[in-house]
Amino acid sequence: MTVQSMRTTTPAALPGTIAGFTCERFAAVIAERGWLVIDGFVDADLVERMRADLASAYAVCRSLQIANGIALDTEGTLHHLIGLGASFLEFIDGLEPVRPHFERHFRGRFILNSFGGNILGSGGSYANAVHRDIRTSSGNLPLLLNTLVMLDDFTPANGATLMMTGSHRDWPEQPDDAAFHARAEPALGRAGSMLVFDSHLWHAAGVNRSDRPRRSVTPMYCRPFIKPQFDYPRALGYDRMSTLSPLQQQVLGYHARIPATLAEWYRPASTRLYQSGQG
Ligand SMILES: O=C(O)CCC(=O)C(=O)O
Repeated sequence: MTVQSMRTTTPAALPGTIAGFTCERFAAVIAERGWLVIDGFVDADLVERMRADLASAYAVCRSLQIANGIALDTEGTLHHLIGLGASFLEFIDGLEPVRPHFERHFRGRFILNSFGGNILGSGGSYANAVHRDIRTSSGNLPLLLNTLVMLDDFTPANGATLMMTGSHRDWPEQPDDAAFHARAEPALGRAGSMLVFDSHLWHAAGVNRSDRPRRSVTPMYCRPFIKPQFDYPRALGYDRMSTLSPLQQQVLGYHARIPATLAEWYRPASTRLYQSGQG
């Protein structure tokens, strides 16, 4: 595995190192540039299964978008893929190599905030607008972290995500298009690469000028005390917890649930719905 735009001589075999990134290096690059690409994070077999699950999940999302009258701007977009394909749960279980990096970023544990997808065609979608995914700036306290897993090669021709490097540090207000494009760099990578970026960073999907869709999934992570966009434990079912790995339980938020009855609230520490250690 190699890393776009920053190389290090640290051997990948060191514990806590992913694709040549030590936790320290990862933190320094996110702090300075705001984004990085981890090449080859997902292997080809899982990428293939995620592509297949994305296609069937899109049929589910699209029929609801149309039925609920929001078809216009949402073409090619998918939301909350957990539960819509086994490969997405398997992806969550594969986060172990970046867990130390993300925990260092958050200064503690993290959970899934949302898990969307994008099948970017030439018609584009709302993701082409310059935006960032955190509405309230949290300053130096990291609350949200964006990722994007490339399910096709990301190239300048097929609309690689445009990243306004460093804008998480020095651009609190939305830039106009000229300012954005003056500094934007495409996040290029092979299928299976994972783009990671500070959620304060301004970005946009590029324009897909190729004749094929450019597919991705976009998991975002947050501190466990932040309200996620979707209640994944409730959606999957509380009784599914025992079938999930410890990492899946943590990331899906099974240890950061909200009691809804006093019987759920009054419990010994070991079975509390919001566990200690979640921040
Ligand atoms: O699809 C893309 O290139 C952009 C995705 C995006 O805007 C996001 O993950 O917030």
